[in-house]
Parts: sequence; structure tokens; C-alpha cells
Amino acid sequence: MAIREIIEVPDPRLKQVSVPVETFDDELKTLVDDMFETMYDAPGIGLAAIQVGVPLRVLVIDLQPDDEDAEPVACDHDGHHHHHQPTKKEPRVFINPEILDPSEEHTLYQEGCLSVPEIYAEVERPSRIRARWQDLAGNTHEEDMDGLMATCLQHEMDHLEGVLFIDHLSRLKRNMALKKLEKLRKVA
Ligand code: GNR
Ligand code: NI
Repeated sequence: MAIREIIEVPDPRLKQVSVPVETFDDELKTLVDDMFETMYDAPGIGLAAIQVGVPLRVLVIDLQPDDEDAEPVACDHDGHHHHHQPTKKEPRVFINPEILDPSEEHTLYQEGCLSVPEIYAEVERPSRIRARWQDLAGNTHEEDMDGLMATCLQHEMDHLEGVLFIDHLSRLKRNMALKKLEKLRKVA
């Protein structure tokens, strides 16, 4: 396993359209392992392969990334004995994902992106979707999604088409966000 470099705007690779996975081999497993390690390290709740420079239709998502070990942890910092139940990791892989019947109802969510660091903005997307995708063995799955999972999957699917969340903003807001990022980089 290895942490890979996350590419950032304005890298032109982020505008590439990713191609379907056709071979479900060990190289694909290594890519997915590296994507999880990179995402947890960042940290983020999702990552598309193109964000590590690989133009394949592969996504990883974990909405509960802040777990070290899933066992309850005992502690007695204030003289009492406690058991913390850390949130359990929920790693999910989506290969060649598709969105079916997006709801007419939309929701606003404050989004961020590891490829547009430190910029956050509200994006409107369908509240619920049905998703179809393949797993690492090439088997097909379908599931209804809502809430943060629906938002995150749509954000990640956009990456496969070369679209970033800032592309959903007005030109004025997008340019303001990119200017702010340039400024932040100068002081960093
Ligand atoms: O870590 C991430 N958080 C996030 C928050 C709201 C909506 C989407 C996301 S995805 C983002 C990681 C990322 O850039 N994935 O492509
Ligand atoms: Ni992103």
C-alpha cells in the first residue's frame, strides 16, 4: 500500500473524462488499496482515481473515516471508567458507477474537494439517487442512496466526467474561489 499524491486545480488532468475499467485484476486492487490509504491520510470521505492521476472510472467512499480500531476503547481520564465506541470504518468501492433515477427534489450541501483544498461552497444536487456499480470482482450491484452518501457519490461521479464542485457555481463565485486558493497558496 502507498499514499499517492493528490493532484489539485488547475492540473488539466482533473478535466479528463475517465475510461471504464475492463480488467478486474491485481493492479486494480492495488489502485483501490492506495486510494483508500490516500483518502484516509488526507483525510477525506471520498476519492476518484483521477485525483491520483489515474483516468479510470473508480471511486472509493468512507463516510466514517475517523476510526483507528473498531474495538471499544477503555479510558478513565477523569477517574471514571468509560468505554468509547469509535465510529466503524465503512470502506466502499464503486467501479464503473452509474446514476439511475435522480429525485426531482434537490438538496444543498456545503461541499469541499481534496483537489480544491480549503474551499467550501454550497452545491445543489438531487437528494436521492439509485446507483449501479461493479465491485472488485466485477459483480454488479444496485442500491438507493440519500443524504451524504447520495451527495458524495454524485460529487465523485462528477470527477469521472472531469467536473469539479466549483464548476456548479456561477462564474463569479468560481473565480472568487480560485483567487482565494491562489492567495492561500502564496502565504503557505
Ligand atoms: O472529503 C470530501 N468531503 C466532501 C464533503 C462534501 C461533499 C463532497 C465531499 S468529497 C471530498 C473528497 C473529495 O474531493 N472527493 O472527490
Ligand atoms: Ni472531490
